[in-house]
Amino acid sequence: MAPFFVGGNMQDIDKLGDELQAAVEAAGSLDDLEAVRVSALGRKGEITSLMKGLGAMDEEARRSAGTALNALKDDIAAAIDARRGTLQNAALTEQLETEGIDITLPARAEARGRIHPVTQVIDEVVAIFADMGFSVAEGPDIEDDFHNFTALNIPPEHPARQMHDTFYLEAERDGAPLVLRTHTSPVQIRHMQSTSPPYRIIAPGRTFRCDSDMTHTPMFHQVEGLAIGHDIHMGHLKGCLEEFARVFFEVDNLRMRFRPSHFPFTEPSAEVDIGCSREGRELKIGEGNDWLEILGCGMVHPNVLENVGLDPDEWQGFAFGMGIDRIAMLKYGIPDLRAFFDSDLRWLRHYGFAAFDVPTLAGGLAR
Ligand code: 2NL
Repeated sequence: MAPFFVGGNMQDIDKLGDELQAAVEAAGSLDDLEAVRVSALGRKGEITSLMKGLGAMDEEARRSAGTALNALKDDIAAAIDARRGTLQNAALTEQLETEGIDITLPARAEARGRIHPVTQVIDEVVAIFADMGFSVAEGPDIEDDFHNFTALNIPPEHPARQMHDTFYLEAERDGAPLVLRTHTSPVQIRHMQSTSPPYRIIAPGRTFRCDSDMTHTPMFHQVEGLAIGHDIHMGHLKGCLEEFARVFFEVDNLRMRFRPSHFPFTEPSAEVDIGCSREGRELKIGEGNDWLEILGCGMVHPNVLENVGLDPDEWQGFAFGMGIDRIAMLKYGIPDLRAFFDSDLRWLRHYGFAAFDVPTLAGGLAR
């Protein structure tokens, strides 16, 4: 307790008031200010202690001292509030100046991973054919002899079946050999076996052949397409593939030619070339007088339809097949096929695509 006050001394109250006001003004931080508040107004603070002494005074002294102490307490409390406001403003100003936020920065850092050119091209091809009403079908990488060869009218002695072209597994299913699918045609065979016509599907995916050199990898990618109805003809096939090539290669009047060819699973069959120029080592699609083969196609062979239980007198349509890796190299100017599957991050950073740039016809296939 503050003994100097007992007996009443208004000058002491004024003096204490001056000291506390000075201490409040001198407080340089919110912590300092809180210490001043506790020393004046806390349970054991100076003003509090003086107030506790009021009870021991005679009535007149208590009235005048009480009034003065209450006024002092209010003044100091107000001064502390004012100082707190000043300090808080200063702290906020300092924070705003030192913790600036650049609102032009992206909310999330751009993903560091890249989309592989093969994935990008598959997404582009799917977007183009989806726009023409095709849906995507999938199937197993490991196939049996029937779905990969027999159903496709590929005879037992056909060279494609030979050991040195096809990866045969040691395992068998129902006594028949299993293979890594050599094309995605078995996906379409399974689709025709398990659903009813009409069909309009594409089957993109991995395929495998026992082949490895400058231009072949043992695993590669293919997309096949199939359209079956009552009166689907070669005109539809031409229009469909022309639309595809023009949108994919982004050339409006891309020249295209259909050369007669042969596949066991189509009759008639054709290979499709697009117009290009070759000057020196540079290839330009859509220019010049040269030709570049991009796919094979034809009208589905009646034997194939019969093999999946369809009546060829009632159902007909076209199919096509195309190598994804090669058209990715052509479109994006990638020189070496073998680098595709090296998983070299430097290569991926260079040739890969941003994850958020999803190819759509409305938004653009690739940026
Ligand atoms: C090519 C040629 C082709 C097909 C694939 C096919 C599928 C069924 C029935 C008939 Cl289920 N045909 N697929 C047809 C013609 C050509 O691929 O050069 N591929 C890279």
